[in-house]
Amino acid sequence: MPIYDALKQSDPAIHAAVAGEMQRQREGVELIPSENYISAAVMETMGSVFNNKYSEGYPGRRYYGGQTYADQVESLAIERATRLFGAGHANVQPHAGAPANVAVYFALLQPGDTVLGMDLSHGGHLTHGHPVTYITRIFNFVRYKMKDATTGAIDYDEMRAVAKREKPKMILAGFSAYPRELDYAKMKSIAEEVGAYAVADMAHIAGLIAGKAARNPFDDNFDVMVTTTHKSLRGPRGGLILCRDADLGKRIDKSVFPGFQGGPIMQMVAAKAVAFGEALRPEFADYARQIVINAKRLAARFLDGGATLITGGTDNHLLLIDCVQSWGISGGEAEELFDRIGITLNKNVIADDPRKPMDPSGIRLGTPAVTTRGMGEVEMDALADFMLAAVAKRGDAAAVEALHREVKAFCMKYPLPG
Ligand code: DSN
Repeated sequence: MPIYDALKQSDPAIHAAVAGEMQRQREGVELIPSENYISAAVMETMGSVFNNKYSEGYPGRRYYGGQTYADQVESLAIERATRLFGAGHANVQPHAGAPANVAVYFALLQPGDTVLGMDLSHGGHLTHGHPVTYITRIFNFVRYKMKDATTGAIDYDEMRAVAKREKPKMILAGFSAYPRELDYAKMKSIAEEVGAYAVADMAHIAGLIAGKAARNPFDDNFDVMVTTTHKSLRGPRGGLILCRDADLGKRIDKSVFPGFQGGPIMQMVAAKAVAFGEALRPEFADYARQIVINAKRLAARFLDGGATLITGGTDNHLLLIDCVQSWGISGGEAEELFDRIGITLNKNVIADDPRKPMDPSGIRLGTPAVTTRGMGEVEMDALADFMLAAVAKRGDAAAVEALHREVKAFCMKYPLPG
């Protein structure tokens, strides 16, 4: 593990927090499905001298001098990203997923245009048009939902009817809490019927797509894919926009810079290049496949233990448990209980949740981070058993503390990468 000597000398308070976080990550289980552990190479690149460089513009077309090496890393990041996802064009500069989505909206839409996206409580994302986001002041968002939360089935006939009525200019596939595959071919055909762009926000499953453990929306002729780079893709924190068509690519580039962002965060662009290089290696496909195997195994163990899973299981890296139905406790209470035994996950709304987002009915958990740590099916059984035991013994503080010690001992067998 890194030592951070300079930081220790210069700022003991921040050094202590970094050391504490390192210990928390090492001694606990990370089941938040959007989190992961990066490699030492990605970590080193994030802390590199590229932090010191301004590089507004794109390779070969910059507004500042001294770009020899910045151009090299950005060009490599673009080339690797396009190869990884079968894209014609990549923009590797978005600072994060939310600004990447906003840059795509501005590249493809006019103010007042309509976007058809998944409802937040059915698995969609805040940036897909939740009323609390400012982007809803500019574009009009309408929603689709699951027709049946016990299976996760989406009613594509209903989606078509809504699309014909609302005439969206963009149909958004993608989610942050939906455990099933979407039917991209059907969504693309609906988009074509109404003259809309088909855009996939694949932030959660980018690593699965890269490793061919999930369908690639470009195979069904989607126009644009947007993603973060730090979830299942296991790169630095940041965003990425891909498209198939060069003209769209020009519009997206202009929208990212100068339309929406200033200088790229070049150390992160360089680290994205490193992560894309890692994802292009054959072992990354094994990793992606194992993420899904692990999630299915975790789901099966919870189902055996009597838990109610939204959609009844998973096709990807995540599961949603209805804690009220399963155990008679809220998602917030479950998150806190599992925190006490060293297992980190997040409370989450379930479809049309009657409870509030700060203490909803469900929890969301996923397997990208534990799979990076080398855990497989046997370990998934153990994790589910720790959690089910915590639920059963939740009134007994000493038993919960004993479980925490067991979880800690279990974790020490799986070192963090780097
Ligand atoms: N915060 C991310 C997640 O956990 O899914 C999405 O933005």
